[in-house]
Amino acid sequence: MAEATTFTNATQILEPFRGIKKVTIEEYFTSGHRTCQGCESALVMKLMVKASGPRTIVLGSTGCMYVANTTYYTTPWVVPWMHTQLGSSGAAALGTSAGLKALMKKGKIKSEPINVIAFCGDGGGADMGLNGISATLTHKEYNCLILLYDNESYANTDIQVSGMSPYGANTTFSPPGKVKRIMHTRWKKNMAGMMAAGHPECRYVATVCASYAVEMMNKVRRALTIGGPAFIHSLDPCPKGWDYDPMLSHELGELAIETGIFPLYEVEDGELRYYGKTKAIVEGRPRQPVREYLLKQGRFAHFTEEDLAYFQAKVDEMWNKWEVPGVVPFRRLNAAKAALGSK
Ligand SMILES: Cc1ncc(C[n+]2csc(CCOP(=O)(O)OP(=O)(O)O)c2C)c(N)n1
Ligand code: SF4
Ligand SMILES: [Mg+2]
Repeated sequence: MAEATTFTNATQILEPFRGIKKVTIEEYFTSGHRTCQGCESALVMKLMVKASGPRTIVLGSTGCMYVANTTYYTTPWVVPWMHTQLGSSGAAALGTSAGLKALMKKGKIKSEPINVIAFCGDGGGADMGLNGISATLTHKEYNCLILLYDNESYANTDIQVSGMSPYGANTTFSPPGKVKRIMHTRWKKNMAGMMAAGHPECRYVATVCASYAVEMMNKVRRALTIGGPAFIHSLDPCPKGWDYDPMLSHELGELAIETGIFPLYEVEDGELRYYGKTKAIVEGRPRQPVREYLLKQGRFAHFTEEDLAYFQAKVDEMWNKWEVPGVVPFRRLNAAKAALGSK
């Protein structure tokens, strides 16, 4: 029997890429996938594993990034990859990390830092697998990253509404009708804010968008370096589900940030840092109106002026009324109101 080695549970030190020219040329997610033209989630997979490098195991829950990436006998993954059940990205991340640790401790495999990344869609992560992700983020002794790629619907099964679909979107579960125009009336979950606020021992939570590729890769590298479980939420334009020309994916990602709909930030050891255009907005740069972003997408084609105004008002609220703009929604009551128990 192999002699036990000292397993340090070490993470790799992945320094940030200082600019696009410093990004490594090797690819670990290559050709051989069958995602739609313009699919940002495929780009997210490619950048995610480019950032993590070859010593990485990727686990993926059911959804487009499973099905379209592992069509019978083909796969774009160059690193070891495993499918996991739709709601179980949290368990897959934790279990793999724990398994590696045990094997290293018993001397069955070489003791070395191996990155563990589990990805999930918004349906699999923010709805069905929320409990498992939450549990994983409490286990600080295991190094792993959960990356939620959010295309704002259950896309793989034909664009059903999820807890992350935006207000009013036309999905197969919420088609606008003649009698009722807005069928999906809920505001989207605040996933990264929820993970950051609710998991005091999770050291790293961030939001990303592949329109800002270097920043996105550097957040993945930070998440894998810091130690313990980490969580990243990526907003991914989806030409099929959002119903737009595939050439607009990059632009829609940018507009999501410039309108303030999707803020870019990270929370590291309890400290919040805004990024890029989000930072500029926090510092006073005017936000773009939501109109152009919404009307470029067929899923909002039924929106009237009233719907656009409602959407804008909700985004304004995020920036003007939230306790921490774009991140933490609670509002403190002023002392007089609180004393009266008034709302
Ligand atoms: C437990 C379970 N329920 C339902 C399904 C069917 N199903 C497969 S993929 C999918 C959509 C997943 O949506 P999401 O996680 O957002 O990923 P996307 O398809 O959007 O990439 C569903 C409902 C399943 N595979 N397992
Ligand atoms: S439906 Fe959307 S997420 Fe799925 S492969 Fe197509 S573009 Fe990508
Ligand atoms: Mg989805």
